[in-house]
Amino acid sequence: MSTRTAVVTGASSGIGAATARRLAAAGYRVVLTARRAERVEALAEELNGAGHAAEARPLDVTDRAAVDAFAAALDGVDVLVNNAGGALGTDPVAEGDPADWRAMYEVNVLGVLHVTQALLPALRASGDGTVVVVSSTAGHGVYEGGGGYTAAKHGVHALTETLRLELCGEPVRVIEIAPGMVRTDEFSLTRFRGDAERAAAVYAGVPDPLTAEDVADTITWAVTRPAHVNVDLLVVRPRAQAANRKVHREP
Ligand code: 8X3
Repeated sequence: MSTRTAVVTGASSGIGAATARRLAAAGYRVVLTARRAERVEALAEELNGAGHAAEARPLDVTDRAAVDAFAAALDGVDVLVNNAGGALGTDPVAEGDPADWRAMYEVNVLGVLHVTQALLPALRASGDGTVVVVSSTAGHGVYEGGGGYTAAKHGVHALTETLRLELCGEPVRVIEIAPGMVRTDEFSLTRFRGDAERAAAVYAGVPDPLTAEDVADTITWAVTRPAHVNVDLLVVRPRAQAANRKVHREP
C-alpha cells in the first residue's frame, strides 16, 4: 500500500504539532505547515530522525497566493487537518477592536477556506480523502468576552457543515473536532498578547485540562476509522469542564 499523506496546518506547536507526531506514528507522510519556518523544520527533522516521513512547508494560511503555490507543489494528499487558528483578546462586543475580529475571521475561517479549496481537487483525486477541521467549543456556544472568537468559530462550524452537505456522494469525509479547554503553550498567551499571568489564570486550579496530545489522539482516531465512517462532530472537553464557562477549579 502506498504511503498516505497528511497535511497539518498550524503544525509549529500545540495541537498541530502533536497531531503531526501522532499521524506520523500512524504511518502517514506528514506535511507540516505554519508561519514559523524554523519550528516546522525542527519538527520535520525530529520526525525524520525517528524514522518517519515528514516535510516542512512554511505557510501563512491567510495568504491565498501562498496557499495556491503550496497546493500546486504538493505531490498528492489524502488527509488535510485544518488546525491553524486562534483567539485575540477577551473584550466585550461593545469595545472589541474590529482589527482583532478581522484577524480572527481571517485565520479561523478564511484560512480553512483557502487551504480546503486549494487541496480539494487532490483530496478528491485520492479516492478516499479526509478534511478535518479543528474548531472549538467556542463554535458551539458563546460566552462573555468571547464575541470575536466565538463568531469566527461559529463561522468555521457553518463552513464545515455546509462542506459536508456539498460533498455528499464524493469520496471525501468532513470531520469536525471541537475541543474545549486545552492547555497548550501558546493559545492563551496569544489571546492575552503575551501576558503570562493572565494566560496561566485560565487554567488555575483546573485539575486536568486537556493536553494537545489528548486532542491529537482524538483527531487521529477519527482519521483512522474505515473510509465509510464519517465522524461528523466530536466535542471534547476535560472532565472538569461541563460547559464553556462551567469549570471545576480546586483551591
Ligand atoms: C478554546 C476554547 O473556551 O477558550 O477554543 O473558547 S475557549
